[in-house]
Amino acid sequence: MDNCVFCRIVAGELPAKVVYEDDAIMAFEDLHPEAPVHLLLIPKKHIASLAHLQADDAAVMAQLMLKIPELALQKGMAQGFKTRINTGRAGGQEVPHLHIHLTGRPSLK
Ligand code: DGP
Repeated sequence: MDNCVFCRIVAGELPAKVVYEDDAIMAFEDLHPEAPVHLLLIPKKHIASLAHLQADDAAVMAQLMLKIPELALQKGMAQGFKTRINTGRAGGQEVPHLHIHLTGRPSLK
């Protein structure tokens, strides 16, 4: 998707503060953070939204889910964190490439 901002980040055409990347998924800092920690986790493959998931996307969705607590721990959020997936215009989704918001604050411990 040439005009998809997150596909352009995946392609290295736009800068991002990447905190994790492998063959299938990527995590980077949100440009407009709503919390001290605000990461976006995305599949590298263009999937427009949660409403566009296909059965063969199950593996990449599992990879994303498993990465969340790992990154939360890495960012010091052992005490807890929030996740959110906005879906569709009425669901508050602005970027039409499936992404999971991971937000919270590092604990003092
Ligand atoms: P949503 O409303 O769920 O579609 O959230 C989209 C998020 O993406 C929003 O918090 C801001 C962030 N965002 C938009 N454009 C960029 C960008 O170019 N780079 C980064 N890192 N984040 C972006």
